[in-house]
Amino acid sequence: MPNQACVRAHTNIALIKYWGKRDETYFLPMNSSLSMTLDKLYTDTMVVFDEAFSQDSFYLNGEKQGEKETQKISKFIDLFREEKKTALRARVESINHVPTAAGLASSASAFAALAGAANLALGLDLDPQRLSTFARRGSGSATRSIYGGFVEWDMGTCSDDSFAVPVDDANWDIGMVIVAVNQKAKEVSSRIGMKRTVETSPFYPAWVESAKKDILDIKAAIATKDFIRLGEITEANGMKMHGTMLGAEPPFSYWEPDSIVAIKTAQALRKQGIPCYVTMDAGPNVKVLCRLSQAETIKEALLEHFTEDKLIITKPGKGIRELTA
Ligand code: 2P0
Repeated sequence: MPNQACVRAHTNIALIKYWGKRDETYFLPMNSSLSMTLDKLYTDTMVVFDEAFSQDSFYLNGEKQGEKETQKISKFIDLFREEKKTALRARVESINHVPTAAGLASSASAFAALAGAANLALGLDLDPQRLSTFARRGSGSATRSIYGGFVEWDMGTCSDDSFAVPVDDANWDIGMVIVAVNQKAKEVSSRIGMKRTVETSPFYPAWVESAKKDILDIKAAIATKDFIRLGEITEANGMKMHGTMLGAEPPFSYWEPDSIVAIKTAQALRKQGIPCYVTMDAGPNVKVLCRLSQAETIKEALLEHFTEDKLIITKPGKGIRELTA
């Protein structure tokens, strides 16, 4: 039995957002979501199980992590230990490959890579769909990082069928320009933000209804490779999600002044005939969905307002895979 494995998982950006849980223990979402896996941003994680270890340990970018971070990882690995019926402790070493200053810490690639490595290291042989239900228990968005291209996280009816489904390899002139916007105030964590929104925002039920339609529409756009429609639905869905937060009590927003600068730049490009569409997550960064062949032109326009190190061009990425020495 192999007792160690190293797996790479890429992060993903939701085009139809996950915002709110119907079950906080099992990370079951209120609505299905759909994302694009990104080529440039990923996590490599090595997991070793060994009888010689008396406790789990966790190293991130070469630094030993404290008790709180390690406990989070331990709790997640417990899911795999239960499945394998083993008490073996693990050493986890993760390297986050995120371009400098991107400000895009990602639990999606982290938990997908850890899930993939734990699965292989324990010889569990979980198929990707089942594996995605495990990744989900670490972080909702990690469910989708198991696969590459466009991926749906089907909300399902219970823990066993709330999993990721590959939709399309996105290999049709699709790109994304990430605008890393400086953050001034400390953000509300996505976990707390979504909970507050579900519990207090009067806009929330409308969001859930609207997201149901958006996911059907975006899948139709993907099926016909209709980029304009894909972009329109993406931008509108993200705006609706951010709208729910303005209705929460107390209200909150992740937007910074520079987020608006990036949005206006994308809108101006659109008026000039370059199709590009924005989406934002639980932070001030703006992601511009575009034709990969036009990404450099879009970057040029953004360079009028942002420095080079804040702009990252990426294309769709692959699903998780084992790294062999
Ligand atoms: C998404 N976000 O679909 C949405 C859009 C942020 C905005 O998934 O509580 O870290 O670990 O399940 O996955 C960020 O939330 O939250 C997120 P948990 P997660 O990508």
